[in-house]
Amino acid sequence: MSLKTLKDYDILGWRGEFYFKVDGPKLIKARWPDKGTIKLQKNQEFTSRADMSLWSQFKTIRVGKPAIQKIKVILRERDHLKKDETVAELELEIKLPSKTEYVILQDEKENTKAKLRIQATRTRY
Ligand SMILES: [Ca+2]
Repeated sequence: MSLKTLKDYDILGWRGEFYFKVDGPKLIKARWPDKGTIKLQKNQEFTSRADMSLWSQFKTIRVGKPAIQKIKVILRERDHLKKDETVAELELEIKLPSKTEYVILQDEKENTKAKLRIQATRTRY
């Protein structure tokens, strides 16, 4: 995952404070990072380490049977003075298994953009 913003989200040049929410199946919700925010000033970019995941899930599927996992990814910006703002959200329908792909999550004005890597390959162990 990488996240870049072209906008100052707070007055007086304070940094934007971003975090992700993921709505998974059966009301399971995740937040990333678990605590804290990704602080970005205008034109800054954050790239996560490869071992950081917004969402992880194991799902057993029958060979030859198509399976889809729906999740919703939401990018929010925190504000101390008002309710956290939803910057962008995206509903994903991930085919299992599938090749690794990238999707873009961005706001309507394209000021803030997250590039998400979706890995839904088979797991053997
Ligand atoms: Ca803020």
